[in-house]
Amino acid sequence: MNIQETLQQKLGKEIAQASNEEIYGALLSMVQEMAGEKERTDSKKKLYYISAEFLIGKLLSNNMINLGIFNEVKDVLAQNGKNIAEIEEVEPEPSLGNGGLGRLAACFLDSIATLGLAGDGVGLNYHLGLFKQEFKNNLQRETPNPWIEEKSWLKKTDVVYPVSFKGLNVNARMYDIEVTGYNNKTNKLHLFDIDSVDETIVEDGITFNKEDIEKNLTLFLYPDDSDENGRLLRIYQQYFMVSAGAQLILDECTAKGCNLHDLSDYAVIQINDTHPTMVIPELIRLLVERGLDMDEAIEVVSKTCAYTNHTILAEALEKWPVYYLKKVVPQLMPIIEVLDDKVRRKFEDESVSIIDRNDTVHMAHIDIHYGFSVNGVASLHTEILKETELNNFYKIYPEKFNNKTNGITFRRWLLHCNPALTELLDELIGEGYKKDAAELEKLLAFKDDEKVLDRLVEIKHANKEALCKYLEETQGVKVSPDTIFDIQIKRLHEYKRQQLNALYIIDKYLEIKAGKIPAAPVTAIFGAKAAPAYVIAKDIIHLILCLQEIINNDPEVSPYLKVVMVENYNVTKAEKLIPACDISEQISLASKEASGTGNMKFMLNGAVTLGTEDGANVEIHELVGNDNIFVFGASSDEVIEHYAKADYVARDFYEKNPAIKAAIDFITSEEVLKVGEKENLERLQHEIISKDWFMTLLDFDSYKEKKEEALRAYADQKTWAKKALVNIAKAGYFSSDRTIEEYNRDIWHL
Ligand code: NTF
Repeated sequence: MNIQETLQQKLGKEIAQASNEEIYGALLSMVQEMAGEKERTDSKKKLYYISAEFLIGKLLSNNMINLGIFNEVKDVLAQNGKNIAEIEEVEPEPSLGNGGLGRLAACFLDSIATLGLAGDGVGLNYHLGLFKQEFKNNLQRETPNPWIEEKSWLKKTDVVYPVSFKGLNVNARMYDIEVTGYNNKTNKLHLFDIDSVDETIVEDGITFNKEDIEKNLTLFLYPDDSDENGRLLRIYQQYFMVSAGAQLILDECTAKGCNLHDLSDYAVIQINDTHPTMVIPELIRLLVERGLDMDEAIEVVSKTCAYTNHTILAEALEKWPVYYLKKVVPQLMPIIEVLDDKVRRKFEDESVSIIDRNDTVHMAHIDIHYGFSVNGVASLHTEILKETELNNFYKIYPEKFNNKTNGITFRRWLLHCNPALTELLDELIGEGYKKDAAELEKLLAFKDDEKVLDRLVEIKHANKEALCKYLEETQGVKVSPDTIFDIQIKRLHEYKRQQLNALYIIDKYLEIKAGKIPAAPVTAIFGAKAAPAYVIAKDIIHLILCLQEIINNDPEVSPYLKVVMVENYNVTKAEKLIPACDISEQISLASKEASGTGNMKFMLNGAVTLGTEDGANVEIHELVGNDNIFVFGASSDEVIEHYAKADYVARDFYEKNPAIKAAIDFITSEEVLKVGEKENLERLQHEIISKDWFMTLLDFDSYKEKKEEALRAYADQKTWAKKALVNIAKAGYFSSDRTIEEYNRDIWHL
């Protein structure tokens, strides 16, 4: 049966007569069946990628691309008067992640399947996701983000594992999502859930009874941890995930003939940051239960587990008080004590112990001592881990440390989100780059081809037009595709320095008001969610929304400058924003952004980076060369030195630099107070002047200078298009297929 017939049979009517919702449902079930019939990857040894987040994005089109039927379906629909883009809109986006960490996990699953490797994901099925962001009175408001519908990609299985907490026994049920590889076999994403979860306990916004574990366990990703019950709930979630995951792993391995002594011949577990760290003591516990002695169990598990570090920010490195663990998972404490004891016997250095003097368990320390590999996610990040943050561990285990620079799947971040560019590439360099991303370099042959450069400009302009239409339809904001699109989209965090961008915008606004008209009009676009309990992050969103209201409504300024804060930024919105970007803002304080992956997506879609020498920006810089990137700011060495000497004083910059002073003073000016909240604005202003932990003011001048340089360079469209072309051509290195090949070569050995 061909696609047209299959669809009509599922619909029970002509395609032309069906609604978009009906067609979406029919396609979903057709694709599910096709994916289910595909061969599963199979090998003696399998990878388990355990992660609190899998930010998978919508799946319909992605699966159709990977199954090789996207174009045919699109054409069949078009012949019947239907538009694939409208059908895509019907699908809700799964809300199973927060930012780059979760999106990386999703890109990895795609590449693992595409390379034909046996590797499944293990995580949790959060019913209400992270949260949905709404703007009201220029403030962020959080509401639940339900995404599971009657018909969905989740398949309920009969696999159920018992999980025990102190005084509470529950069952973990496994749900599966098919992971299709591009023209290859399939893997699975296993998401565990509790049958008794109850969405109706959520009241006002996203508050709920944090103690009712049976009802709240899988409601939200990263429930508010500003109080003790919230922190305990996170431990409940983490243990639920790893205990069920560990039981699944042992079951699958024994079914393949593993005798548990040889577990590491059958399984390798990649621990995605510290949220799944308890899998180590839990596996040890289960192995002892199944007859291994403790020492051997520890050895077996250490040969099976590998750890990826995604941050050097101290507050993001998880630590749990012993007393919390005793309250939730007392069965793990004797094991963690043995692990700590072994470390103390071997190493005098107290900084590497697992349980510290304050009776706090350092999760990353468990991973490093009892895993066989520790990797950072970009070369600068790995160097900082080795030389600074984890230096004490590096001295003990130099052989464990390795770098795996992050990557992105080109199926979603080029083929799907930018079909026009994909078509141009197919025409110019053939389709080989879709399987071997390094072939993108062939594009360099067209660097001086005026026609090709013109086509790049046309494609970018069309993508910008499409974005303008979308922004107007969804948020009622009017912007012009003939302005420069300057985009910063990522989690809201002080180290990412959205506030630096905001201060620049204020500075520009003040200049225009004073009669200094910019050469080229700019649209500054933001997208970011702030963690519900992160006060200053929410204040920064508030400031940006106030600026949007003031600037866009000022007839003197808005012809030259507009501000757009995209509501509820997510994967789907990123897919529309990235292909339309001219300038990619990657302005974290050097040393603080482990890698960044948005930077790679922008580059691949022909945006030029304005960034610090941080994370993977460093590698982007090396690849494209000085002419094709705008780099500014203090280096990571300088920054690390400032922290070591504690000699950075924000107030000095405020007092000595009139432009900085004017921009900061503006935050609490009458104009802003008219549209904003005094308390929030004053708090933010005070934070920047008296603390500025991420040294915004240190880089203000060099940021402004570089940005102006970039904006001037844009005026010469040919030269700019050449920069875009070089960025696209050099992006091949950032394919997650390359990253996964390296993980497999150095760590997994599948
Ligand atoms: C994030 N880490 C880093 O902040 C990003 O730079 C990086 O690109 C991604 O991981 C993926 O590696 C985290 O979200 C966390 F949780 F570690 F803080």
